[in-house]
Amino acid sequence: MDVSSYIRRLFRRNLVQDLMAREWSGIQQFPLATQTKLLALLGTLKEKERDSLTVLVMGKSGVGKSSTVNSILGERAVIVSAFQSDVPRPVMVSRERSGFTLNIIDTPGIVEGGYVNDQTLELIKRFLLNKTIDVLLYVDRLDYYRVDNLDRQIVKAITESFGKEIWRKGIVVLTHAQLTPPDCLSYDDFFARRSEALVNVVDSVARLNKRDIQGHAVSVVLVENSSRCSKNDGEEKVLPNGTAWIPNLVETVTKVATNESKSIVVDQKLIEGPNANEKGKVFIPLILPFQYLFIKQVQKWIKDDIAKEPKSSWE
Ligand SMILES: Nc1nc2c(ncn2[C@@H]2O[C@H](COP(=O)(O)OP(=O)(O)OP(=O)(O)O)[C@@H](O)[C@H]2O)c(=O)[nH]1
Ligand SMILES: [Mg+2]
Repeated sequence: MDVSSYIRRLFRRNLVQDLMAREWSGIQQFPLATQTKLLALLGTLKEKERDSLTVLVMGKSGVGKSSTVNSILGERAVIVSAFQSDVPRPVMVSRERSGFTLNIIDTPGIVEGGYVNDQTLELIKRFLLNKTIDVLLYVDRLDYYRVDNLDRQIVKAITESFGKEIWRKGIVVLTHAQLTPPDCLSYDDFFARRSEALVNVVDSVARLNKRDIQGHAVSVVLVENSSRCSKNDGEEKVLPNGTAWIPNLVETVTKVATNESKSIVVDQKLIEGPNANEKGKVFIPLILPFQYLFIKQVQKWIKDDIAKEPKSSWE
């Protein structure tokens, strides 16, 4: 491989980040069982010739996006705050382990005062320019019971920004998953209903039809970031249904990253959307004959009027 194509490859796959990536030492903080599973997943990725992954994390404010990033990495890599973040801008954290680089992009919440904040969205889009997204984690909370118009607005904003294909690389992540469901519902029933409601929003707003989904409907994964999360005998953090959620989340990320859909390359064209100048061009072939016929008709009316006018005495 010559130098120029190597540099192009570096940029294309975000491998430039490899040069700056720190050792993923947080992995050693996990209990042995989790470490073993995570290293096996990294092995699977390497077998599939993937030596880096870029995961984009998006969602409403305060739902646990940054906490989830920290939980995956096993360290306090990004700021977590119960209150609004001071510096609302995207951050990319890169960690390297045995020749594999994990890039996670944490973003500020895109909802403010009940609306999608277009400025924040623009900031995120600009930050993502020339990056390739292998997986989108769309974060919300399990303990919010209803979906409303705001959920639709956010899904719409993400879809309009990155194209509906982003959802083929999407995982809905529900935080605050250590809960007792209301109305005597079982944990699994409550989870099923909450996820179905959100997946339906994605399907309808992003207009995913059966062909789009092709056997991989958007996955929903549960997360409990709290230090009070229950643990199993192997000291792994587990959900009320017994799932060790960190390896489960990373396994789903691995599956989605390596599914048959292409990763999303964020280029200028994608960010700007369909060029305003281009938008009307398809109608030009239709407009021109109309214009011609209209002018002809006006000319005919003028001629008729002139013909009808009484002739002046001097003509
Ligand atoms: N109990 C519980 N608390 C959580 C969980 N995830 C996050 N939190 C808490 O929720 C608050 C907000 O968490 P963040 O991770 O900063 O949320 P965020 O989505 O990054 O917030 P913004 O960046 O401001 O949009 C913090 O007080 C976290 O400790 C969770 O799974 N369970
Ligand atoms: Mg945050």
